[in-house]
Amino acid sequence: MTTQGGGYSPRIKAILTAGQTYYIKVSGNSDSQSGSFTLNVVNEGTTYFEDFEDTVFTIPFTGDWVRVGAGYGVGWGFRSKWSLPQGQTSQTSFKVTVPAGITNAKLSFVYYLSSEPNLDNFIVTINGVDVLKKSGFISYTPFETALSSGTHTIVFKYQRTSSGSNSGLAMIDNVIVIGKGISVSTA
Ligand SMILES: [Ca+2]
Ligand SMILES: [Ca+2]
Repeated sequence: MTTQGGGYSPRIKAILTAGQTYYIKVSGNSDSQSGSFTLNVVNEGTTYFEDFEDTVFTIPFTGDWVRVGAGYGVGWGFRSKWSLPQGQTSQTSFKVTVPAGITNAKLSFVYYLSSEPNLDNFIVTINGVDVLKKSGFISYTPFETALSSGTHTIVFKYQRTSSGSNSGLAMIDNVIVIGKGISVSTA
């Protein structure tokens, strides 16, 4: 769920799942107990959403990343290999196919990073091109990128070059792929 604005006109955006029932409760603040709100429900296409809260993955990740429980933020998440030795890369990946003519497909996720600054990197590539490259300590941060039509191999990497502590990690959560007619598959 994301929120925008504030004051007298806050906006809230949430992704809904087909077949679920949602309740909206609106109440005024201070002495004002009346007002109005607008509800827009938009079908942006197929949504694949993985929050790692259970062992069933709607997105078929392959690689050496593992589910990890509380301690890093939003419940369970998905992290790079424990105690990764210097010079090694831990990665997980999947494929997304976006039909021709679809222009609003996108990938989003939140990430957490604790790495040796400027040495150990968290890198996300799409068909081999870096779309995100970070190092250092970053608490849960959202990231979003558009996906053009075609097949995309998405790779999340944690790459270690430092010789120091090997306790660093990259972690992702709330991975969402959305778009009309899209599909996900094993990379
Ligand atoms: Ca799941
Ligand atoms: Ca989670």
